[in-house]
Amino acid sequence: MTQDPAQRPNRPETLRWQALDAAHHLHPQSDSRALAKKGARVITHGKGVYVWDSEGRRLLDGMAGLWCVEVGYGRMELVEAATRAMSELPFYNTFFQTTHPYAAELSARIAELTPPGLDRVMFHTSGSEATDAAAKLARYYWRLQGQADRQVILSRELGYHGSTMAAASMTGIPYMREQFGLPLPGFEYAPCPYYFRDGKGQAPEAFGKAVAQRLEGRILEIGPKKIAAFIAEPVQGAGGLIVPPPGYWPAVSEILKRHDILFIADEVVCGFGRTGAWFGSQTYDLKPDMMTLAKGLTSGYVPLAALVVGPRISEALLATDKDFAHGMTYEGHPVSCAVALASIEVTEKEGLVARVREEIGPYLQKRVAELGDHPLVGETRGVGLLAAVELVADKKTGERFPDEGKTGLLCRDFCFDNGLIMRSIRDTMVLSPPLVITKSEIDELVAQARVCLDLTLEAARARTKV
Ligand code: PXG
Repeated sequence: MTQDPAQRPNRPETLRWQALDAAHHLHPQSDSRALAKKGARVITHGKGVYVWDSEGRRLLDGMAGLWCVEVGYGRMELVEAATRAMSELPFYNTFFQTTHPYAAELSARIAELTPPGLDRVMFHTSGSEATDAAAKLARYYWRLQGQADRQVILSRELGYHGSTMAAASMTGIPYMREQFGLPLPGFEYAPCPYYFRDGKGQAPEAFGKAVAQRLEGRILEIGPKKIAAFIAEPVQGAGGLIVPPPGYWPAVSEILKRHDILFIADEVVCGFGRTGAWFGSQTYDLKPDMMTLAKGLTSGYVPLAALVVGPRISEALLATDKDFAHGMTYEGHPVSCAVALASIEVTEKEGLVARVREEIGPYLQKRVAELGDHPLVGETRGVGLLAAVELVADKKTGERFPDEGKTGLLCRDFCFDNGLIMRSIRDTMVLSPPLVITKSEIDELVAQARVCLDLTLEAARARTKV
């Protein structure tokens, strides 16, 4: 793995892996039949902000794996932590009044990093399990308060909270629910503050407040005393990188408080430095009752998620002598906890969070904003090391292409072909690179992105005959 991968194109192995994959692997969120015909891209290894495919091609990973490889690929500190834990205690459970040093140390470490009061941690293996557990805990909390009618989990259009039955029910993307007869009963939605799509002609702050008022409208329609919790990402990620306009979060916070609705901040993407603070809740001055963490918690090296709860919830749990009837085998897995501790240590030692806030985040935003002059670009936006570029058919009016999503896919494929990984969400191109990215790597990323925008424009013109 340490030799120069460019020297190792491996056509026969690529074909073999593609054939095995085509025959046996069902991919997430993919048309596996179409993918099998085409042959999956085989990623074999990574270093820093780059990954390599089995043909020896280097790709600048502008998505940090899937919004998660914060400390970059190939960090031996994390590998060594995993190796140590794996040899000392490859597994032990945390049920039946048992713990182990890794879970104990990590829960204390998380409690130190999260905002005051968010001091107790429940572990899971994926973000979906953490949001699912948050919904269960919200319902249980209200039962303990004698308000069992508070069952509804309110989330937002284009919010992404995962893929389990409950997490998909919270997810405000209809495509994620339609195949399964979801949402489950008791899941409701409110509008999201998508300024580029809905805010034309309004000042951003007025728009932010207006969307918050529409949230209150939904609360009143459903009945505040029926709502257990509101779940939201500080910045919406997989729904299209929707950055909240000023005025939105202060107004929402006030509304939730007035109606006594629990607030779950889904920090699966925003957590661990991405927005320039340890958590998006700190960037936007939110006061959540619960926080869900995953992805950046271990920099994606091993699966781990956490649900962190504030005093309101933990006091209620501690005041009852009943068990919380919830738990999964791999909660607080020792190897995952050891890797999380190592990832947090690297993040601290290298000052990565302050670096995002003060140096590399503003640099990415400045460089991405320069793409705003491209004829295909309707808007650029972002915060910290999250950035988005909206592709439009008409730059002046912001009108989209009629076959939404096609131009984004074209652009994504040009990016792959030109050595850059950028995620397309409909026709929004999204970036979420590792926190360790350097200025010169950002320069390279933006230069490649511009080339790919040119290629996309040409192809889009040919396709739509503009
Ligand atoms: N909450 C948020 C905010 C997420 O982004 C989850 C929960 C669920 O986490 P798990 O670990 O169960 O996947 C996520 C996950 C994409 C993409 O296409 C995004 C996610 C997952 C898969 C694909 O951008 N986010």
